[in-house]
Amino acid sequence: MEENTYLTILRHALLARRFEERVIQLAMAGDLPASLHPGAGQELAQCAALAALRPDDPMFYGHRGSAYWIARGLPLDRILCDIACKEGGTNRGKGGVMHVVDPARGIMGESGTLGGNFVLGVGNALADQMLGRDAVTVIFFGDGTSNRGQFHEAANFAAVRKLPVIFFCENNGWAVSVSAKHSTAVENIADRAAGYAMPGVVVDGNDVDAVYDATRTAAERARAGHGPTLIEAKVERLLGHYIGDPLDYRSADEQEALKARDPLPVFVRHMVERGLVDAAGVKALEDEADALIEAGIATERAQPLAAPGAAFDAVYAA
Ligand SMILES: Cc1ncc(C[n+]2csc(CCOP(=O)(O)OP(=O)(O)O)c2C)c(N)n1
Repeated sequence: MEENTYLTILRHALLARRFEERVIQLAMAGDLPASLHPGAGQELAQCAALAALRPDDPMFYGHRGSAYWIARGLPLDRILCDIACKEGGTNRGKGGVMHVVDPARGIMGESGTLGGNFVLGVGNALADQMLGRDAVTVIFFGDGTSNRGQFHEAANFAAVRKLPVIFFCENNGWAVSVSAKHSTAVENIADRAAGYAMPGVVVDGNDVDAVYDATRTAAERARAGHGPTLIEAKVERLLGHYIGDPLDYRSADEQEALKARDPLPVFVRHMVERGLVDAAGVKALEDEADALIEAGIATERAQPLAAPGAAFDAVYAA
């Protein structure tokens, strides 16, 4: 990976982390709807995967966090307006964070009904294949969502048609308050790839190089017409499922241990040790992030709420 790519990943992951900390603060104070699922702990995997793709490759994002949109350059005020259901949102305040959409940036949306992403993403890849476009569709999802029937239908269809798809699972071991031990028969979600004759790759989601390389390989394979790959990144969900989650299903000791395993400071340390950034450079990135966040909040505050009368405008096309 080029040196610049490490810096890009760090910039995006740091911005996402600080942005979400501020969103949580605002939400807890009652100044913003608490509708975001915090992505803390998973940003590096998300940003490293996206860094290995083209900036406009179609992405069906997962519901956990803001790093997907940030890595694609979506301005923060637009994300905030989507959270706050305001006119300035990408869906004009009509869909909240599950329907952030900006096709020019390859942000194709999510499905509030988890599992919908699989069929939407595979349909998108089918269209690309039929139209002769060399795009690769990436579908992000959690371990819990991989138990939905759509995953299996979509995986089989993508493999049969050799569609240009990357199924990217972020396995954090939880679905809301249910541990994967109680919901999922396989140890590795990637093992399921064997059922659909596609490669299944397990990577440490905190290892930026491993995530980048696996995604790069999968994208090359897909673009060459050889079909889909299932990548599973093992990650940690550092916070609750939602903002305000009492987390009464995880012990205080477990929570503390998780904080100590936060991959972001570890990545920063590795970058400093390798001479890719110094303390002043990290501080500059943090300051830049904070300035962007405050400017985004100011812009969002000035926006009106979505007008109820516009509910049926532009439902099928922007
Ligand atoms: C079909 C459907 N069932 C249930 C929900 C409610 N729900 C939202 S997130 C979530 C947990 C998903 O777990 P996982 O896929 O592992 O992702 P994670 O939240 O851990 O990132 C559930 C059950 C939903 N949105 N859609």
